[in-house]
This record gives sequence, C-alpha cells and structure tokens, in this order.
Amino acid sequence: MVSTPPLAPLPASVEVAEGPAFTFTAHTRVSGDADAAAALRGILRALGAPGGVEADSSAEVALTIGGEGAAESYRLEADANGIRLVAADAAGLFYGVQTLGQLLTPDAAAGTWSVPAVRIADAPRFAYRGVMLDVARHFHPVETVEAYIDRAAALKFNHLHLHLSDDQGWRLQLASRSLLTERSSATSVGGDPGGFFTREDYHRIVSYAAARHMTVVPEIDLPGHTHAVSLAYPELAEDPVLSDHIRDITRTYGGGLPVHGQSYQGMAVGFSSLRIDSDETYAFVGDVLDELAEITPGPYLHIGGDEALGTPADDFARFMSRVTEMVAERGKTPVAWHEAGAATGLAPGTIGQYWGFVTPTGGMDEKTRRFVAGGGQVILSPADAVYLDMKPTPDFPIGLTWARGATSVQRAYEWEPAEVVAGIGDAEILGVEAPLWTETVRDLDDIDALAFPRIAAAAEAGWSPRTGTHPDRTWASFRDRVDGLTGLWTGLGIRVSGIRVTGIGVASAEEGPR
Ligand code: TNX
Repeated sequence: MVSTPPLAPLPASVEVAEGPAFTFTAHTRVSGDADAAAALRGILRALGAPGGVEADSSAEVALTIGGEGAAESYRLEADANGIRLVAADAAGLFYGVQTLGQLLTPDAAAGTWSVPAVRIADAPRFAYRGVMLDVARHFHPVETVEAYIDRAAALKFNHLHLHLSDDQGWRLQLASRSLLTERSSATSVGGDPGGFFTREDYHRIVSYAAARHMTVVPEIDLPGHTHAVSLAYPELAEDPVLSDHIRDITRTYGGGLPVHGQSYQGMAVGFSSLRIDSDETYAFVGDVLDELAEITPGPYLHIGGDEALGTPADDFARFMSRVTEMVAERGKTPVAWHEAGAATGLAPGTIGQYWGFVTPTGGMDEKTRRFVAGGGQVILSPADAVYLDMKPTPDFPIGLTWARGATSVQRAYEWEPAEVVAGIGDAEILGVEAPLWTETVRDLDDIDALAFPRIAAAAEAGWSPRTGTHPDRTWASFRDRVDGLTGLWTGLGIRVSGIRVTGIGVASAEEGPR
C-alpha cells in the first residue's frame, strides 16, 4: 500500500496512485492564474527546486480558478505528465499551491524534485482558522509578523489576530490618541525593548496578510489588561488591584508590582481596569474603535474582555454590552473572550472566543453558549491544546505551564472541536484559533520553537475532516506526516523545536532555544 504523503493539515480526500511521479526540471512550465503561479515560484525558489517557467498554455503545471465547489476548495491531480490544480476561488488556488509545496520531494542524488502521483479533493471544515500573536508582552516588528503570516498561510490559516494592547504596552499608533504610543510603548516584559506599529506598519501587515488570503483581526483588550493606558491617560484607569495572586506571581517571576502611571514589566494578569462609570472612558473607547474600524478592512474587531479581575462583575457586564454595541455601530462584528458571555445585552452576533480547557471548568462552557443564544458563533482556542505559548515539554527553556502542565504535540493534536463545549457543534463553531502569548517569547526563533510543530495540529483541527471520519485523521498518521514535513520547514528557515515527534510524541528539547 502506498502511504499518505506528508501533508498537514490533512486534505479532505487524498488518493495516492501507483504510477510514476511528476518531476520538476529547469524547463517545467507553469500556466494559469498569475498570483498562484507567483506563489508556486516563490516556494520553488525558497526550496532551491527548479522549474516555474512562464507559459500561456500547454504547460505541465496548470493553475486555474474554476469557480465551482465550496469556498476555499481545490482539486489537485498529479501524474508523470503534469499537475492540474483547479480551485473554487483565489484562496482555494493559494491553498492548492501550499499543498503542492508540501508534496515536493527532493531526490538529492539526482538533484531533482518531484511530486508523487495523487488525486486530492480538499475544502476546509471551518471558515475561520486563526493564529494569534501577542505583540504587547513582547513587541514583534513587522518583519517578524510577516514571517509568521507566511508560516500560518502555508498551513491554510486565514486569520491573523493581533493582540495589540495589554498591561505592558500599547502597540498601535493612533492619530486621535497619539499619547498611547508616545508614552506607553517603550518597554516589554522583563525590561526588554518595546515598540509599536505606525499606521503605515499596520497597513503593511494588513496588505501582506491579504496577499496570502489572511484577514487581520485587531484586538484592543478592554476593560482589563489596560495598565498601559494609565501612562498616557491616567484619568481613565483605576488604581491596580493588588490581589494575593498578583503578589504571588510577582514573587515568582519578578517585574515588581504595578504602579498607576508607571510602565509595568512583569507577567501578572488581572489587576488593571478602565474606569467604567466615566464618560471620558467611552469617549476614549469610541476614538480607538473609530480609528481601528477605519484602518481595518476585515469584518472583526476584538475587544478582549478576558481576566478583568480588577473590574466588579456588574460593571464588567455593563461595559462589555455597551462596547460590543459601539463596535456594531461602526459596522464591524465584535469578538470577545468567553468571559464576556457573563454579560446580558451583548450586541447580537458577537463572536465568543473560548480559551478554557478541552474539558470546560468553572462555568466557562455556560458563558460560551451565551454567544450562540445571542446569535453569534464561537472561536475555539482551548488553552491545554492550542495555546502555543505552553511549554511542549516540562524542561523546555521558554513557555508557560498553567494550562495543565506542558502541552505535548500529541495533546495538541488529540481533541475534537465539536466535543469541547456541549451544545456547540460545527454549525455554532466559526472556527479554531491558536494563540501565542509572548511573556517568554522574544523573537522569531522563540516563536518558531514554540509554534512548530504544534501549530500544524491546530491547523488540522480547523481545516481537516472531523476526527473519526477519516482514516488518517489520527495522531499516528499526523505524527508521521509532520515528521515528513520537518525537512521542508527546516529548509524554509523555520526553527522547528528540538521535539522529535516520531515514536513517543514528546521527547527532550535537546536543541531548544536559549
Ligand atoms: C491568559 S487566555 C491570558 C493572557 C496570558 C496567557 C498566557 C487569555 C484570554 N488571557 O493574558 O498572556 O494566559 O498563557
């Protein structure tokens, strides 16, 4: 039997033929859609593979939009004579090209690259497949964000959620509130350098993402996670609430206790709050949302709502209801972390993002169901499976462990979206998102080391058929496929962590980051 080629996320259907492969030579001609051809040439170049000569027709590799089939779907057929890729739309064609990239196999002895004879029919399970990057705890410049977009788009993710503000910094320049970045962006966790995106930087990121079929979802976290606001607008922020938990975290991780109006470089959460009863607060939020809506072409604005432990429950509910309405008034769909489900009166259609465990605790499932009752859908980010900032092994040099200890690649893989929150099945699930919080993450190498290969497990949860409905939608198959992809990723300059996937699922991080 011919085994499934190393593809992730797993396509809906892959038939491997017994016939000979298609071999790329320096003369291999590509015809069809110009953007897709450019994307394929980019992959060939990055791998050092030959071929990609422009051709009008009668090319060996034909990339076309057929206009039929589900959104983002494609069909790919390869045999010794050529490769035909037909997609429903431009995104589907882009994803077919990514699949083609994963199928390219080097023959070192012959110095050639080939694609095995296959027939693939593929379409996503969920419309929303996201990655989140926290640029607030550690600032990450445009180049790093672009590199992460490349990695995510190659795995068929179509949304980039940017966590743009938190206690440690405000990372987006706004014309109407320029003090935010002037006064609140200089530092990161641990006293590391800060930074911010200018409006032009943000525009660059949005365009770079769009060219790779990714939509940017900006998040301004409210009403907690707002200590940085107190440096620019002290009158809008309450004094930090110093609970025992905050004191504990400070003792363990350092960084000092938060002080109103001074930069915070620690890792504690849940001590800050905007002043909920002040008109000035809503004037501020209105300005921020006006500008965010203006510079963001995508449909979603994320307003946070997590861990507002410094905000009384009634105030929190009132604030979230009012601010989701403010987002809706600006023509955008609000997204909020699941805690916002505690509020009655959220704007209809508000999307909830669940970050509890694969088995919900403490009523998080109940709060999540409220979004559906209000006409919205749910994005699933179960922390003990898809939080890429969790250590993959207990001794990994960076990463956190609060989500049930280290998250092995196997645990990142073995969960089923439709079985997380009772009553929330495929129809209620907008999609899956893998967040990467950056308290311990300083640069692209750190990002790669934590993200790879677990990001591929999240991609599979969002894209591939439901577990139990496809013989290859198993940990054993995923482990083999990801093993087969490690060479490709390394060849593209991605620092795949020291975790060896084969055999045991987790192993030591011999080659972990510093
Ligand atoms: C929880 S999950 C947070 C973040 C932290 C993260 C670290 C969520 C919505 N909030 O503030 O950065 O844990 O893993």
